[in-house]
Amino acid sequence: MAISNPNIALITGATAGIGEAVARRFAERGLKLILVGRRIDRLRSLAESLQTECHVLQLDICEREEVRRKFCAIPEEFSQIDVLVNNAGLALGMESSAESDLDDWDRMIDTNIKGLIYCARSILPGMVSRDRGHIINIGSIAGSYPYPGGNVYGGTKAFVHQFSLNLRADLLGTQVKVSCIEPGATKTEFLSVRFKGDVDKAENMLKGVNPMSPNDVAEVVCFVATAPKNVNINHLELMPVSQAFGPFAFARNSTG
Ligand code: NDP
Ligand code: 8X3
Repeated sequence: MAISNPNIALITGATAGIGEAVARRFAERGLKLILVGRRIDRLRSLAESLQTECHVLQLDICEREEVRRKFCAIPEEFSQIDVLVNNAGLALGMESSAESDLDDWDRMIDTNIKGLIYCARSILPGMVSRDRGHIINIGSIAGSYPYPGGNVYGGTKAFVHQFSLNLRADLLGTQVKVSCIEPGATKTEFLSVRFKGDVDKAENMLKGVNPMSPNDVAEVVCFVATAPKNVNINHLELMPVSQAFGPFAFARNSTG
């Protein structure tokens, strides 16, 4: 099935991992793309490798005024955005809450929550006035299931889940769709970012595991984006077969 009409998609975090894979899948389907990220060289080389029209936008999504200004300045021929893939995001650190770095917590909130809502808020009015469009937010299994060290990262992704549902409530009566895709372990730069360049730590985390590839997730993004016109996939959770849930934990010999 084709994504309805030759559409325009804006993908945040297109310089790596899931965002880059989504850009490649969308390009194969003939969408025109706005590629967003901070690493401009990567955006340019991605755009050059794709067989579709691209506009590259170097942007830190945490900068509210910059998001507004740069989205307003998108060239006319790219301005009617049909699909926003709100993908840019990160985890920083995996320490227990009492030892976590508050700067890491701030940055996850700034990126995964504030950056995501700045992008949604900038693009929504156009979608509503055209009465068409689809916001696809990338959440995480970490937003539904707790794990030690998941603290604020999981909290930000729980926000993404609930924000997505609340957008649906606000948009009732329009044809604008909202979906939240919630992946589990996917092999990207995510863990090397989380462990601040400690490649061994990142590799160890997935040692012996067969994680999803960014292409696996991109396939699901395409599936969601191509659902029948009258169907909204609210949220969709996916994991590699080699990942599941931990048991409830007990503190032995605890007095509490
Ligand atoms: P990567 O680290 O490979 O990619 C993250 C992307 O986000 C990069 O393109 C990066 O671009 C961009 N980004 C980060 N901060 C900003 C910012 N301030 N402004 C603009 N762009 C930014 O990770 P993934 O592809 O794995 O992550 C994509 C999404 O998927 C994230 O939201 C993540 O939380 C989520 N996710 C990942 C899972 C995994 O196991 N990998 C599982 C579940 C969810 P640049 O640095 O160039 O700005
Ligand atoms: C990333 C998935 O389980 O590493 O969102 O937090 S997890």
